[in-house]
Amino acid sequence: MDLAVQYLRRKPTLQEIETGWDRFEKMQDQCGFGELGLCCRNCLMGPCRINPFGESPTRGICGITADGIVARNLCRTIAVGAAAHSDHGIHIFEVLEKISQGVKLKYSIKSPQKFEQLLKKFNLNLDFEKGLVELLKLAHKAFTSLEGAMFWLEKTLTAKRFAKLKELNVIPIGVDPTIRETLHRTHMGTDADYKNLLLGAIKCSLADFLGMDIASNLSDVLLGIPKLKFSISNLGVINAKAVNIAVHGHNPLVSTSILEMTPFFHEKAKEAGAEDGVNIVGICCTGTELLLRNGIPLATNSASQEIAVLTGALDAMVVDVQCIMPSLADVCECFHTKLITTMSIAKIPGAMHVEFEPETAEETASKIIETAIEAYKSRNRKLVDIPNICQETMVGFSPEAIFELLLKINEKEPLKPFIDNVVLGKIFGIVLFAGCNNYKVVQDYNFINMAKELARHNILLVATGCAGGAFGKCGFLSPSALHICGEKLQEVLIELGKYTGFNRPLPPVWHMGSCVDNSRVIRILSAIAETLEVDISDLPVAASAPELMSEKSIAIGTYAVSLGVTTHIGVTPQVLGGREVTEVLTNKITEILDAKFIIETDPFIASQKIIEHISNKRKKLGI
Ligand code: BF8
Ligand code: SF4
Repeated sequence: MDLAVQYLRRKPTLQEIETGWDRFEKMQDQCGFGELGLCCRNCLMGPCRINPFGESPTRGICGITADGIVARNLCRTIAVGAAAHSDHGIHIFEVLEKISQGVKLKYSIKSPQKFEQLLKKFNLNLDFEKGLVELLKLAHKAFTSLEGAMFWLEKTLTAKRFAKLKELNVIPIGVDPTIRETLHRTHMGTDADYKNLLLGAIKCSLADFLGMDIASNLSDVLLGIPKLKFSISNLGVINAKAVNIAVHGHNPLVSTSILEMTPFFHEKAKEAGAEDGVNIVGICCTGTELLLRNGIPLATNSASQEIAVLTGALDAMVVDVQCIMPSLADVCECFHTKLITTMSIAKIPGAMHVEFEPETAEETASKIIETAIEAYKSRNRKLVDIPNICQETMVGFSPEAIFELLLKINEKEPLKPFIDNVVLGKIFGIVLFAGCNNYKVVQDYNFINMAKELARHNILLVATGCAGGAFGKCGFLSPSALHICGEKLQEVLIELGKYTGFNRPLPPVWHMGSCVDNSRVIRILSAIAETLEVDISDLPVAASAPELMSEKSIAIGTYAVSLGVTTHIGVTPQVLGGREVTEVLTNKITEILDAKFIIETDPFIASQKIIEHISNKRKKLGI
């Protein structure tokens, strides 16, 4: 769907360079057993595969059923997603811990506002130093114990949802112990009851939520709360006259230090011939972190990460963790682009490794920028071809930025004007778009078509992660895209826009952050539900990951449902081989969670189903 990507992919001189789309074609047909989730290699008697048509073999060698295998695989997927998010959280935690211990670092607390907000939330009536120590103790307890997890979740979720989860006995026993327990229960010959495994999946997804809520909050304390601002998105943000460094991955620590060191290197870049100095652009969630906090332009989202290199004008691609395609090394090899890995747990053959440590962040960042300037000197100008495509992008819709805006309208009850518009049907509902790109879907096709369908029905859209990237690239994060909304929603966005100081309407899609920031959306929904004295599941809201790919996105989708948000997924998940499991996830789960999964690959039908779901919720609320 992205013209910039299409242009470079189809360019005759670049045809020899293999990308994800080529490898996807070579991979066809993909294994049917795997597609259905019916293979198991959890022990060395396997791999075992269950016949999907009900014929023999109907059980693994150990005797486990198809539903058991599918549920067990789902648990493992969620555990990996939760581990990825919580490890990210730990990286931020450790920096704050060092600050609290007085270790000299280049990082400092950028948002005293967020820090105080958290102290208040957790009833910590302490000065700065003691407050920081105690806040970190709470985070640590949530990572490691049931008591800590209970405390953090009870303060974060609606009372009704918390009680429901407690009754179901799915409150995580701490983030890390829950991941451990989940992996344990999926060991050969342990949990074989698919219902019990699914409860385990729910519990582990809540550990994911907890880890990510800690990560997102602590990142805000350390790096600042995103505020409303304008930037630009798509490959046109790469500047032929600058040394271009793309930052890619998820951990904002590395990229933020590069950004902070950049001003010291503009002169050096100019001396090397780059008249515009050093230009930082973002890819995927690391890009999103810098986009929302610092207004750094976003080059592209996940499926087209290799395509950014094809512009011939990236001098360095700096990566940290998650969603980084190992193939980048081969693509960079075709150009002068330096691929630089920075984390000890994420190395790529063919890449240069510059290890990141918080204590030496400045030196590391300097070394990386110098490497990029050196690489620039050998840039082949004949190979430079940057599609002149980029879109205005309004971002920074953190809960704080939204509340700040609403406070200007109603100082006493900030949520009231928003809720009134929902009641009046001017905002028919809210849909969160999350998740990735996936080569099984034409890139961004589901995002764009669903957004158009839903916005037309006056549904307010919020986005995170690569969904936000998709909407940035196609212009839906710009106030100029107001026309995709129904008239009533247009009115609301024009009215709200009057209070931003930008003298522009708000865009149809509100970009709320990277994937760990999905917890921001839950915080807002919880606040609305508490105000109305209902649960999140009573609200006219839904989530959609129409092009999901990663294990993290499965974990997020599962916690969204666990927290009462009915969630659409647009790529067939690897569970359909378990008929009972599928029936539970798409239907019966409603009995216990009052929310379910909608599996639908057609974006138009999916939109209809979401609209129907929202209409039903409105009817139940009597609005
Ligand atoms: O955490 S949306 S492809 S970049 S997993 Fe990855 Fe998916 Fe993008 Fe960010 Ni989220
Ligand atoms: Fe096969 Fe059971 Fe071993 Fe899985 S755990 S590989 S189903 S024997």
